[in-house]
Amino acid sequence: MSLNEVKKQDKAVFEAISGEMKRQQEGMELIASENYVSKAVLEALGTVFTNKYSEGYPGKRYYGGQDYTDVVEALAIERAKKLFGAEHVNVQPHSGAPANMIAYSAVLRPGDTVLGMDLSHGGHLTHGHPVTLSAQIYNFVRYKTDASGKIDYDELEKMALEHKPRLILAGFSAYTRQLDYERFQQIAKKVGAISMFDIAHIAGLIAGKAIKNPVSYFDIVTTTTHKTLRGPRGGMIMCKAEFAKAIDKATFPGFQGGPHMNNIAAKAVAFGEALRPAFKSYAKQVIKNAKVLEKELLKKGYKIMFGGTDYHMVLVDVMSSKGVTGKEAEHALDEAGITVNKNMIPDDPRSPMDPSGIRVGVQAVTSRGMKGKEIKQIASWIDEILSAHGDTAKLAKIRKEVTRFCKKYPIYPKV
Ligand code: DSN
Repeated sequence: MSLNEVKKQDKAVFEAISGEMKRQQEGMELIASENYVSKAVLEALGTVFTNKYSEGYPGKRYYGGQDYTDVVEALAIERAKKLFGAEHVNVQPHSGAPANMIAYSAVLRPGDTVLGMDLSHGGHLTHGHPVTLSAQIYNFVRYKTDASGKIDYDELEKMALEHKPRLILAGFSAYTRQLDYERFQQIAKKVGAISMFDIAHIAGLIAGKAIKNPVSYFDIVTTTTHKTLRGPRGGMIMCKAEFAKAIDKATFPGFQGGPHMNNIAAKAVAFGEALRPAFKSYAKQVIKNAKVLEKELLKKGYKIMFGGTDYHMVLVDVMSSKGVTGKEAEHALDEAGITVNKNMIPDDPRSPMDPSGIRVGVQAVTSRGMKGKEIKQIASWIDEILSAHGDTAKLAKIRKEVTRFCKKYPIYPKV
């Protein structure tokens, strides 16, 4: 991408962008929620659409001059509908947390009860963690996984009957097993609750048809567009037609002002890419790679939470496997050029800032073209690094190897 103008007028920002470019190119990105967008998506993000205010929806805007904003928003909606088989789509949420807040506000009143997954069991902050605004407004009750790492649906049903939630929320940011969509639907129906699924992490796997599509089973489905879906940073809400008006009103004017039209143009481009056959191969390869990582780490004696993965990531208990904390593991890996995040494990006895686990995702390295052989190498490095943590010289040596390796997999080959 050309940065000529930034370079000319703002050296400090130019250097930060260049540094980040180098970091992404030379490092091994294994954070489960990140990815590399295409050059076409990057280009769309950097366009004049950023100059435009477009409150409202295609054909019903508050300001004039909407000839082209309407085109890109309609394209994004149409492509998302095709990708996910959704009855209604709103592409305006700025990201995942606002998308969830909008969805809650569309169907809940303050004080209503929501059944959501516990954060340490793989859920997400915005699914009712006490530190969030949504938890101050609504009454969240949290369900957990059982000892085998699966959701105990009988227990979930019992909780639903006891707490009579207005909303039952599925979705996660570290849980790794396929959900029983039918069972969620049955439980919601039985207690008269609305069902919602936050598919942020697995949207690309669904779009690429590598896992079963949940959209027809849930009343509302929220997502981000930048994880496995490989689009620009952003959010999106899909819903059954009966919730369309409420979702649109809750988005604008309820929660947000003007949509970010450059971002929506980039979403349209990314959805167009996800509709192509190559994206199906990508999504399948992501899961294959995650299974290789799971197998290799298991061979090396690591404890993988939830009994394994069906998606793009594994949650590893590094404390019981290696005697290092999540924070120490994250730090040692970082020093060696491999980026992951520390993560709580179910009922973690440690604190969120220094938990027992790390979360490792392969969707970004799969975008760079890495497959089984490369994933085995990554697993070996992870093990070497965690065994050598504190040994600065060894970590520096591995960092050189990682950098050399990553240079063979350019993130933007023709830049
Ligand atoms: N921060 C994202 C994640 O890592 O899962 C979602 O909030």
